[in-house]
This record gives sequence, C-alpha cells and structure tokens, in this order.
Amino acid sequence: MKFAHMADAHLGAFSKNPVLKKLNIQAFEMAIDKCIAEEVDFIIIAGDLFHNPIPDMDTVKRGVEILKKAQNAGIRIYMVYGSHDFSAGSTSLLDVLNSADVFMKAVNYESVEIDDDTLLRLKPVRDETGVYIVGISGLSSAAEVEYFQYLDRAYLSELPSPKIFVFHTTISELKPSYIPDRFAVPKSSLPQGFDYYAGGHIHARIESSVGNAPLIYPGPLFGATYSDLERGYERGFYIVEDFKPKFVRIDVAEFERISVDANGKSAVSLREELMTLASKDYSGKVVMVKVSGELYSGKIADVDFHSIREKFKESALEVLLNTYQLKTRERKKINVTGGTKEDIEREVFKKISVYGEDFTHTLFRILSKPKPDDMKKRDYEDALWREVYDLLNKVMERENTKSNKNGENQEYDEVDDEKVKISEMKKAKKMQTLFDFMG
Ligand SMILES: [Mn+2]
Repeated sequence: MKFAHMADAHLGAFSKNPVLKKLNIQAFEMAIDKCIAEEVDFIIIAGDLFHNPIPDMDTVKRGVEILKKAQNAGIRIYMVYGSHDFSAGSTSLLDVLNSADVFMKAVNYESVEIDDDTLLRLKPVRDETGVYIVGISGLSSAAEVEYFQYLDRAYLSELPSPKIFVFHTTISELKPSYIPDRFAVPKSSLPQGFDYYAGGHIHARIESSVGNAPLIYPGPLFGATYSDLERGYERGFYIVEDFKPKFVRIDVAEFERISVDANGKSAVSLREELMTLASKDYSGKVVMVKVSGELYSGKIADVDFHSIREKFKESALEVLLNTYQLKTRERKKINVTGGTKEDIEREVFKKISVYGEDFTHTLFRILSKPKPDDMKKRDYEDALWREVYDLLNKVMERENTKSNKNGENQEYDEVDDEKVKISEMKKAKKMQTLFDFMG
C-alpha cells in the first residue's frame, strides 16, 4: 500500500502576479505527475487545495484538469477542507467538486449523545486497499480547535487498523512562533492509535510522531504569500509506503533571495548598489530582494525602484522587491524670509529647533569650530563631544524640570523599578531625538 500526502497547494494564490500564480499551479501539477509515476494507490490532500472558497474559473479549470489526470490513472483522492477553501454558510468549490466525484471528502460526521454529552463522531471512509481514512477539516480562524475536545474518541479507537487521521490544524508542540496558542491543539488532542497522522495548515515541513506513528506536515508545494516565499525551506510532499514517509521535493523555479542593508547609505549609492545587483544573470530564477534600513540622505523615490525592477527583469523570471522596511529621514521644506544671511539663519533655527533656538545656535557654533593645526584629530573630536554633552545635559535638565512641573514625570519620586526604567527610556529617547537632529 502506497499513498501520497500533500497539503496547502493554495491554487489561485498570487492572483495579482501571473508568473507566481502559474508557478504555483505548476508545482501542484508536478506533484500529481510524480504520484502517477510512483503509482500510488491514493492521494490525501490535507486542506487548502485552493486559496479561496470560490476561486477564479481559470484556476478551477486547471485544478480540475490536474486532479482528473490522477483520477484517470486510477488514483483516488481524499480531501479535507482547509482554513482557506472552507466557506462558512455558503457552498465552497470543494463541495461542488466533491459532488462531481473529482475527489472524495474524507470528512463525515454526526453528533451523538453519550452519557448526556454531545460528542462529534467522525466516520471513516474506507479505501479499496482496506485503509480507513478519518478527517477533520480546518475552519477559518481555527474554529475547529474547539471541536477536538468533543471528539468521540472511544469510537475512533475501536476503528480497526490500518487507519489514517487527516487534519488541517496546528499542533501546539510543533507550532512556529507566529501562530497564536489559541489557534493550536496539543498533540494529546489527536485521537490515539492511528497509523499515520496527515497534517496540513502549517507552512513548513515538519516530521514528528504520535507514539510510533508518523505525524507529518508536508508544508506547501510552493507557497501562498510573499512572506512564505521569503522563507527558504524545501517544498514538496510525502510518498508513504507501508506507513514509512519519504519526502519528495518539488522545485518549479530556483529562488535567489537577496537582502540589502540601506543603513547609512544615500539614495544614490543604494540605487547604484541595486543596479549592479540587477545587472547579474538571473536566468530562470525568481529573485526576491528585501531592502531594509534607513537612508542617510535622499528620498526613497530617488532610488527609482521602477528602473531597478526593469533591470532585474531583463534576465530574471520574476523579481519581487520588498521595500516595506526601507525608511528615510523625514525632510520638510521650510519657507523663511529675512533681509540678511543672519536673519534667514535665525528664522530657520526658530522653525527647526525642538529645544529652542539658543540650543541650536550653540550646537552649530560648537560643531563648526575648526580643528587647530597643532591638535590631534582624536583630541579635537573628544573636545567637541565634551562640549556637546555639556550642552545636551543642560537641555535635558531644563526639559526634565519642565515636565516635572507639568506633572508628567511624577514616577521619578516613586521607588518603582519599572517606572524608573520608563523614565530612563523617555530620557534616552530625548537624547536620541537630539542625536538624530544633529546627524
Ligand atoms: Mn495553508
């Protein structure tokens, strides 16, 4: 007996990116082709076959064509719903495909009354090989987590072997940190005594066990979101022969993941750096560029990501630029009028000074002192810093007295570590603001 276990194909994902959308569907086709070549008896899809409950018709057509290929090869397909292809209160595409016998739903349940308790009895599907398949679907917002406590466990343990449990839910002990606890169930919530636990939902490849039985999350065949694609784990599914799982890798495209640190760079130098990167050969690859940090000077628009993208695309299959964490120092235009150079300077200081124009004036005077010829560079810098620190301290004292008067800093009087810490942080933040201003 040989079966395949896959999950999270998310067909129809990347609806705004035709290249990625197509690659994702190709990954599913590649997986099904491998199942046919390996002559598996059946395929288990542990949820999220489609990215939406009602996908676009193009995706439906391709998805059904691919599923039909397996069916025509005599391979049976069992499915549970995932959090994405489930639709509360309305008919999901999966219901339609189930009715059309494109695959079989492995979820059948009834509620039973036992000793005044209402329990959820999951009824198995029996495959031609004699294996029992029991499934529970994943619902949106992981609502199925609650159902696990009402499972009719006695019924499931009496079910004869071999048996497979299919679910689309996070297991607490195996969960990545970004999934909240309340959206997961402990391993002990799974019914005991099954020969294989076929998981879906977690977008990572995880191999674990319940007793001696394998508990597997194959992860997605491609990925469903951009942050998914940024993670470089292996994509694929499992072929399980006599309950021994073997990972089958699926690579529809090579990925090149690049991180660029913009900290301390000017918009122009960042642009040059990215252009040099973009000029390399990325034939057949999907390039993901993550640019983060704070530009020292220039506007983000000056980087001109449009032409950088075009340059990458000269060789790459697709390029994805993530500039979400790219920042620049805020610059605003100030209009001032004044008769002389000095007047204009004073007016500007008035407008930009956070801590008063005297402070700004003094600071500029300190920083514009030239280095005496007979002074070492290091001594000169030290002297400058000492003067700046003295000035800053004076300002900080003045600011603190001011806010104490306003009653804002009363926590200084109390002996409370946490509050003192907060005050220190506020102070440090003010210092930081000053430094930013100086930079
Ligand atoms: Mn998923």
